[in-house]
Amino acid sequence: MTNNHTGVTRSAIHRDHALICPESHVPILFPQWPNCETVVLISPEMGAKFSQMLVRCAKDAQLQPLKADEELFILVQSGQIDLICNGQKIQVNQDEFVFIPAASSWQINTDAAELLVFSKPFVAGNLPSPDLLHKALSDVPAEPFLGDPGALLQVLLPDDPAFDWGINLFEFVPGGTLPQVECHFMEHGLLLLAGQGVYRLGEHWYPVQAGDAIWMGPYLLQWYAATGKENSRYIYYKEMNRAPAP
Ligand code: UGY
Ligand code: MN
Repeated sequence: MTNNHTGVTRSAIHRDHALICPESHVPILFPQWPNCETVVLISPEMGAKFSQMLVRCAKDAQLQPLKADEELFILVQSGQIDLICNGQKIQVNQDEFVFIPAASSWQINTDAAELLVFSKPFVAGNLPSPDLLHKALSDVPAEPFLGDPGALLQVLLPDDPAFDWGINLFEFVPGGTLPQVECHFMEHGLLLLAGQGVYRLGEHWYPVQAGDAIWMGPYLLQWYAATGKENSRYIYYKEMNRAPAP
């Protein structure tokens, strides 16, 4: 937490969207996650149907399921973790990610790591839950988004209808933009990993930079333009492969 005695922040919380900047982070300790400081960036309390967290793990840190029926996506931003999931042991290094299916029995041990975690209840849609997945970001090809080489998209989870969510990584050159002002029923949770830009959220235009998190609720008008001198990158969650709520 950074000291700031001005009462000023770029963070903004609205009914249908939120911008959460590092100066507003307040860590919490969960009993199930000893030696971990967690910042819950996005959660159902905000109006979202998923959670997005930053977890800073110190020596002898351990993580276990917080809720019974949740699937998780974990990106190791620094350090490394040892995951045991349904009896399978995996070491996950920096810039690698895992998908942990709902209803798994799992535990993570580490002595130093920073994690980005997305979690939510699995929506089956009559399909079985996908299997555990472990990959490096560099394993996933980057493709021009709608043919634009200034906006490269990595689709991190397989193109498989069993997945009820997608986690993607965008990289924009300075001046690159989303090709349209989007409006869709699917929510997003986003973390800016590098660079800076301007995010349109509804009728607000926010200057954003690496470290900022954004929640976009259903039907929020959204658009992004990368500014500055370096490429900007963001990772984001979206609902996939399921019809709107009945
Ligand atoms: O997948 C998406 O909906 C993505 N293009 N939205 C976004 O980056 N705000
Ligand atoms: Mn979108």
